[in-house]
Amino acid sequence: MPNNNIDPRMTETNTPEDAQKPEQKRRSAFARFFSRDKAQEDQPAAAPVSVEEGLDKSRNSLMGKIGNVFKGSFDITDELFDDLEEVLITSDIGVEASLELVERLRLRVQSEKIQDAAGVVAGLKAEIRTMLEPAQQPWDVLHQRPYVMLMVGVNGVGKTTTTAKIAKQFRDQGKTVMLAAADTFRAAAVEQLQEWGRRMDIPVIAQSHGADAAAVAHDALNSAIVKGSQVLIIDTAGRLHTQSDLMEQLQKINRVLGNLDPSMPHEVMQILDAGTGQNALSQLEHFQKAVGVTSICLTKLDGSAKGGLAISLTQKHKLPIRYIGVGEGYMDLKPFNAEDFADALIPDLDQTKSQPDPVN
Ligand SMILES: Nc1nc2c(ncn2[C@@H]2O[C@H](COP(=O)(O)OP(=O)(O)OP(=O)(O)O)[C@@H](O)[C@H]2O)c(=O)[nH]1
Ligand SMILES: [Mg+2]
Repeated sequence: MPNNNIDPRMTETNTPEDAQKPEQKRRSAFARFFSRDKAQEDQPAAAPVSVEEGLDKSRNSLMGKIGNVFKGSFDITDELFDDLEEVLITSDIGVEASLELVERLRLRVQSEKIQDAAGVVAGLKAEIRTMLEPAQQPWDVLHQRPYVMLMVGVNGVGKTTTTAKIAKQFRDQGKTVMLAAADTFRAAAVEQLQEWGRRMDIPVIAQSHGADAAAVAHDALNSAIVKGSQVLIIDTAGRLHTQSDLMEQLQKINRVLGNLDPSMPHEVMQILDAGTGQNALSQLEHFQKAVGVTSICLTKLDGSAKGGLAISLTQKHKLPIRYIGVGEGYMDLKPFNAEDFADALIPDLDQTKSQPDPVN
């Protein structure tokens, strides 16, 4: 297939600027995506990023600020809780969720008679985990055939690569997957998904750039039914809620699928870039109003110090977070687990040290 129309983000880069970058950075998006597969070409296979590694920036930032609060003499006072509240708010946990978290912590500290910094930090971790639990929900995609997922979100958040990552993971688990290229709006988006499909050996239903996105979704669903595919994932164009024509297009896709089977789409997954912080909450509200979002995928946690966003999202919306993205490889998309997330955000404090390191 000719490659001259492909999104430049997916192609090998070899600009003079790139030549300055470390080897890893110069690898193509495809190479980074497949980096966990056996060594390819001249590159060794890379290990997938762990949730803990992915949340390095968030953890370091949060623990540094907590360290500052605990600096000097340590007393459990109202002031300590006020300071902690401020730290949480500035760590993208949001005002309401921070208030709830600190209130929970205060009660725990009282009931468990906690007196040291390590105990307070452990209590905070336990309460974060409890607040995240509503986002960890069982998910059985095999109870419907095809199980239809509509991927939505604003521009550049990671819809297409997340579509490819989920497809690859499902396929590796033995599920039959089909993709639909319903981003007919952005030039080269169709070719981008087709290229992912070709490399992963997963069928992609597509029409030309500018075609009716709902017609693509309709065709894809028919095709998935005929072929007996277990999962159909529909990639859509990035859009802002203010682009009413594009929001109506999403509603039309929903309607067209629902006309064939009222239970479809089974999943409207909104992809949210963690780097956008609290702005992600308003993105979710707008899409929820327009197309009834049923789940979340939180991407690019590795690139930001905004892991706290998962807590405010869950406190406000109680939607399942199906996945978190901690890197570009397909294994860097992880199923969300409340305990792992809380563990990655707040380390166990060294009891002998009793206090985290402050930010200098
Ligand atoms: N580091 C990192 N990069 C990611 C993650 N998820 C996606 N990306 C990168 O984000 C960039 C944009 O991803 P796309 O999947 O093209 O985003 P999109 O939402 O489809 O973009 P549009 O179709 O233009 O709206 C790509 O370079 C991805 O590799 C993640 O979890 N971590
Ligand atoms: Mg895309």
